[in-house]
Amino acid sequence: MSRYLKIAAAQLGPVHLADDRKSVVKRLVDMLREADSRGCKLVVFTELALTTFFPRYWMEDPAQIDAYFEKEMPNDATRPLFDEAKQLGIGFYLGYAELARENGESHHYNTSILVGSDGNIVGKYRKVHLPGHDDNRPDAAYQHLEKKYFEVGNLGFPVWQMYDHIVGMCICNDRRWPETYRVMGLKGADLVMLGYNTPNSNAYHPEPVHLKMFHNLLSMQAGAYQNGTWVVAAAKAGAEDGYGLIGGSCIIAPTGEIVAQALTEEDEVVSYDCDLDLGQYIKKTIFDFDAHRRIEHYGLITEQTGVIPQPED
Ligand code: CDT
Repeated sequence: MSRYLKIAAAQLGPVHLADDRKSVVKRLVDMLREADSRGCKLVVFTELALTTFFPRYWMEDPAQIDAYFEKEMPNDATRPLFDEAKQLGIGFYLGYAELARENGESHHYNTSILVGSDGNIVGKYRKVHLPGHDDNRPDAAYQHLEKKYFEVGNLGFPVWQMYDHIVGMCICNDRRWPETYRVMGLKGADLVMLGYNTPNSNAYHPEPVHLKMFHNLLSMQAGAYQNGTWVVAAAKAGAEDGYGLIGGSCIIAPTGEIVAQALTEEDEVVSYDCDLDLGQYIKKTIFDFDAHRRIEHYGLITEQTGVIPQPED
């Protein structure tokens, strides 16, 4: 059986420090309308979509840091996006910095939400794999301070039923880790949505520039194929106040093939009519988990974090 859902990845061009949320949300609404005009029912926006990628900057003043976070969702700035989505009857994924109150305490997360076509929040994910560092490295070309500004997500990798399909979310660096896709794959994911902000140069070790895009696509294509799932990935692209981001938003089929990809480093909608049943044959053959996985040999994956050399005698 084939079950089609037209999905868009809404790439966001640069968001500069001087850009306010209102202007960014207007750009997101414009892309939502463009996706709707193509018949899309689901739009994936990027990670930390409402601001510049602020973890590149060292900040110490808690008020200055919290200014990048949303205390509630929707809020005054984002309500136009929710209203437009409801009006059009289109769902969306949105990444943002979340300032949550839990057990009377404030917590900071790098978060994405899934909003249904009725404008209501269906689910929430909080980024698990936080890259970078938490110490000040003023001599670096740029910093990557996610470990300073965010706590590790505490929601695991949930999936939800949406449009009769099983869908999941992750955020940026999560896409490089096979465990991310496998946990959702084990929950039957037909679709994994993600947003990313990936610098186009490496601040900490020299690496040929072309590897930035190669590793981006390699990780997502492998994750899609090895779990028989669609991956829809929306990037931030272009130079934010001079700091370049790779872009390359794309839609990847469960075969691992890229079926649509952004051409620019600007706001750009890429879309594809996805047969969300396409992964079924992969799930029932080469990656039939029930028939072929050998969990008795995988214990180290959850027992051990780092490498401990264990050569046989
Ligand atoms: N936002 C994010 O997670 N970016 C990382 C950059 C890693 S370089 C420290 C990524 O995996 O693309």
